Amino acid sequence: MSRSFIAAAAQMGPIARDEPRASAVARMMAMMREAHERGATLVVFPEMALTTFFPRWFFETDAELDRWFETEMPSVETRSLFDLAAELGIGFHLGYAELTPEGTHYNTSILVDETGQIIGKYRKIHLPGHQENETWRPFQHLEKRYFERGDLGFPVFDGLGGQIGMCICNDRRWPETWRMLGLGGAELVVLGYNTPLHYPPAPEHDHLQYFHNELSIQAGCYQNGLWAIAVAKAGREEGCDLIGGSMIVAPTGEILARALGVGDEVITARIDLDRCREIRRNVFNFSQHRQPETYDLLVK
Ligand code: CDT
Repeated sequence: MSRSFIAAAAQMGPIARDEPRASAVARMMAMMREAHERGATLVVFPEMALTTFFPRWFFETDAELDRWFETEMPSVETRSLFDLAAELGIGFHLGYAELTPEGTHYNTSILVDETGQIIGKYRKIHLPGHQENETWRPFQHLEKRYFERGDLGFPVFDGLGGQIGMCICNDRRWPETWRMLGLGGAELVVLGYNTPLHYPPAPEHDHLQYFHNELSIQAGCYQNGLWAIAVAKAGREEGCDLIGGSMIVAPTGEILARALGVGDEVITARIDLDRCREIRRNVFNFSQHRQPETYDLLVK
């Protein structure tokens, strides 16, 4: 594949609690077709794109919890998305809740190439929220209770024309995520997010949610000389407002495309992976300018 290609972010509007996976997959297939018609060879879907954002509820039993998880991928419900990707010759990124054969729960994303083969997997490392049911909150954020920390590190995959890394939602706020991916050689980072507009522990920051999203992603791109495609699940989902603002960001930190609304929406931009060099050979030439022997606190 070419190193210069059109990529798409397929933002999703809310997924209802009782909405079947087949419905979410049908919405994604419609957006995959639109992305393809607009010339895209890669389409990025959000974090946990198959179901509603279930960590907003406290579940007492394993059975109540496990119904939100996928035990295989592709699954019966997602097979048609993989088949369509292969038919159209378009790669994609998909986030979902993973339950392994050993019984471990992860917040996971995969990268699928233009033939419909899974070429990469990432499991979320920075799990936000809390462990216990905190009834004072208007909604829960129980990722720390429901998921194990990812065990795959921050891998970078060779495929779809370049070196591609993934991170998931809260990971994007951490400079360590971007630097690990940048040091690993990533030229493009793809990520999904479910970010409530209201942050119960510090509501004075609610009006900054879009700003902090852009600040984190634009800084990550610029400081590591890489591209990012960041994609929301957005809108009012079961009474909880999630931010939109999906975007495609260049290694200069510039936003090239940005979603306007909070519903299903496809945005596209041309990505030239060779443009990473503008930054990586100059101001952020790691081998020339980094001073790792002075960064010891970072790994203590
Ligand atoms: N999904 C996810 O990681 N969301 C968090 C919400 C804020 S922390 C409760 C985020 O960082 O956007």
